[in-house]
Amino acid sequence: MLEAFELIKNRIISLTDVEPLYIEPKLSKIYSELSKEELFIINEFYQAKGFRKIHLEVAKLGKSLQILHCVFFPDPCYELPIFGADLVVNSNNISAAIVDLSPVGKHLPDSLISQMRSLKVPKFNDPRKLPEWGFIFSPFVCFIRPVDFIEEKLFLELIDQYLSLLLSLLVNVGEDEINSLDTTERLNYQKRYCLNQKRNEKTRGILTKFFGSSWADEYVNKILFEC
Ligand code: BLA
Repeated sequence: MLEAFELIKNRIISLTDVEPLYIEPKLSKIYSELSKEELFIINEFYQAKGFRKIHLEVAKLGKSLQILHCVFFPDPCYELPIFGADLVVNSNNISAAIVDLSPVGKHLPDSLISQMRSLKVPKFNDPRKLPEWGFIFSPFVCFIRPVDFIEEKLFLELIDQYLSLLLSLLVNVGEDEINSLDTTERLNYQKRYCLNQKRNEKTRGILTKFFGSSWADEYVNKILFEC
């Protein structure tokens, strides 16, 4: 978990013109005490060239659950996919590991598809089935339960490969006008991504269990998948 955090953080701080985005202190570090269980969420937000919002979050919810959540929301003026990763650790085992570069159009751009095809994606032993709202992800989404330490390492390397590819796109990407059709379409796909992510009942369920349903709703809408 810490390793994944460091890896992503290093990629973030390597970005051009990166700066932290302001976030209310009450939402950046969240602690709560519920029947003396350990409970905290730490949020970091950044902006950089090509990205309107980068969100990196680590959470410990109770004795056994740890979560790493990260989304790079592109600036819609640029033709860049949405990077998303989620690691859910339950009693020291990763139960869900997902990473993707998700399209902000009907498909990923052809050039990106060929680059993704040439990545070295390991064959994981326990692939998981995407939920119904998972159509927002690309054909290259990797959703697995790592079966051992080796697969955990391989998954972290995959996260890094996806990030490395994403950042390499920045070198040649052009910038469209804010009111161009392409920009508007990409923003609409980001909205669609967020709307469908909000259908993840597992995220909402866990947050509700620890913080109550109105807090969970506000958190999902304003922090996780605001658009
Ligand atoms: C699944 N997400 C889950 C699960 C939990 C959370 C408890 C179930 C784990 C399992 O089935 O083994 C909880 N995830 C959280 C919480 C936060 C979080 C509380 O990020 C934040 C506070 N989810 C994302 C992103 C992606 C994502 C960015 O936030 C993908 C890029 C995917 N999480 C995702 C998917 C599932 C999941 C696809 C499986 C859902 C299912 O099987 O129904």
